[in-house]
Amino acid sequence: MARHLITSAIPYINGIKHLGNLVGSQLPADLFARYQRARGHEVMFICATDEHGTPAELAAAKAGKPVAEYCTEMHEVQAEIARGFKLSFDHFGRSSSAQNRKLTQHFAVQLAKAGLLREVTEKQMYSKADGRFLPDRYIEGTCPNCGFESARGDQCDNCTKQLDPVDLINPHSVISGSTDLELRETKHLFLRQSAMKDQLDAWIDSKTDWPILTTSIAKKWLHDGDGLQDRGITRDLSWGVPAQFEGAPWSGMEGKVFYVWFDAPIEYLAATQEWADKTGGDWERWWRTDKGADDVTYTEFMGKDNVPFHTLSFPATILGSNEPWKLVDYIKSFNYLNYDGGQFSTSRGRGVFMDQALEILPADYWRWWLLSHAPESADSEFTWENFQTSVNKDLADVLGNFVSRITKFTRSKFGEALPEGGAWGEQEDALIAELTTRIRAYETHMEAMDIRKSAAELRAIWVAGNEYLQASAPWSAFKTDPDRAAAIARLALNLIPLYAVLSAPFIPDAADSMLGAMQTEDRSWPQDVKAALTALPAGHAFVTPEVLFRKIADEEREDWQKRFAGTRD
Ligand code: B3M
Ligand code: ZN
Repeated sequence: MARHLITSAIPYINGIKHLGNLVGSQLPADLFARYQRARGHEVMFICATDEHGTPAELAAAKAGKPVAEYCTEMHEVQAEIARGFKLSFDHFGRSSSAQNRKLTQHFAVQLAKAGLLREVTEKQMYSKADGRFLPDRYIEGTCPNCGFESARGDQCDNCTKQLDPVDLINPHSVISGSTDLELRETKHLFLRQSAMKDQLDAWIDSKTDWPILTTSIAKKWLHDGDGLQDRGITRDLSWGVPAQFEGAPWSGMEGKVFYVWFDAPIEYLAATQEWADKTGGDWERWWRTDKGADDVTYTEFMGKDNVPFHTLSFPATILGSNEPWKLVDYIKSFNYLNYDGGQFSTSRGRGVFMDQALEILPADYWRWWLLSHAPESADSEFTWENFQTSVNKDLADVLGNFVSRITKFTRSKFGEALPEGGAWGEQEDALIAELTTRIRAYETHMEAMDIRKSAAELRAIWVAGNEYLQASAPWSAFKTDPDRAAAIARLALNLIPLYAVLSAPFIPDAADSMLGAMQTEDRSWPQDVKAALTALPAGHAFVTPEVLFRKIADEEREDWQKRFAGTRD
């Protein structure tokens, strides 16, 4: 039994995420976690809300609520939606936890001890109208790299370049819109990433199996321009992990907090500790290589804009601490999912948001479409036509229809139990051979986190069942040789739990319905297809299920298309 530590990038607390966010981290991480559990491995699947920094403060101000209260409320909202999408986190933590405060301060002290922090008195943008500094998202302007007009102070959403507020062209305050800004002196802690450049470079070079998307972004930040830069890890903000605390080997940092991107990845560890504190589990067994984590495989999932922080800044924190913390083994990153000819837009309410998606269709419909169209090798696009086609064909016509046909046929001819008699022939041997080949391919793709390939293989496995039914035609056989029809029905009914087990990582609710209909709780993985197809014996009772997946009608599709074109406030 292997041990898999799996983390999804932790979503910002400021509002409900759209489907593009979901498919870029939480959903593929869930697929992988469910798959590894299904294969009998031990899994720790961690996510959390990212509650610090300017996104949280700005959203709370807009909602007219104290930021701590806003975060508590929004955490519950996001947790509820995650449950709705069947995201199987072992723990959904909060980066504002006491555990994270302590660990973040601990890492900062360790980095200081290693000589990897330096104090910098620098000039930061100060807004006279607002009477405060404007770090990160409190300031917007034109990106000096690509010319995008709404680049934020910390990063350009268009070209993903990490920025400093002072880099922006024509900057303005996000609070008041004021352009009356001046540079004022303020002291901050900087992480000396440049001192770790060679170490990080060698580490990235050793990751020859990582997706190109991941390593190319890391390499770019290591080598472009002047190479990897030191980064400020504190901010002039009040909401966050305090940068001045008991035992801190520096002074004069009162009223400042750590930068949100410093404490957010540390929350992966802290959330595991939150889990341990709640359940009595052992979190260090997952994170300390001196306490059992040396045999853990750690995989991170994230969108491409998060890659620089996970390939460089966070590893610099882990390595620089000089303590035996577990370092990531594999980073699966994603391109963007676009929406119907443009971008998803949280501010303009363009596209489908996670809560709205669940209002119109159950989770499995979305999970299937999103995962089978995951933006792996390039950006991909959600269109309603494509969604409708995919749901109607793959889920309703192929999988749903298979289940419905064979259960209804058996019920009408033999009653609601697996019929007795008859023998297997060449058609069954051919089916078993095909399924065996395909299931081994599916396993290979799932292990490699090739999500689209996995989905395509799974669909082919469903198609094979339909083709078998079509070719063996039990409804005709029944007229001349009822025993033969019984043998076909028995095999086909056994395909339902086999499909349930294989499909569960993608469509967990449908898998439960299928197992429920077949009245079995056996979720063992089909190592041996032949054995799996005789698991339920003659006489085993089943219940003919309700429609597994319904079709999407043209009128509905048109309605939704209009409804999500860009109105949400
Ligand atoms: N919250 C950005 C995002 O949601 C950020 C990820 C943090 S991962 C440690 O895309
Ligand atoms: Zn840019």
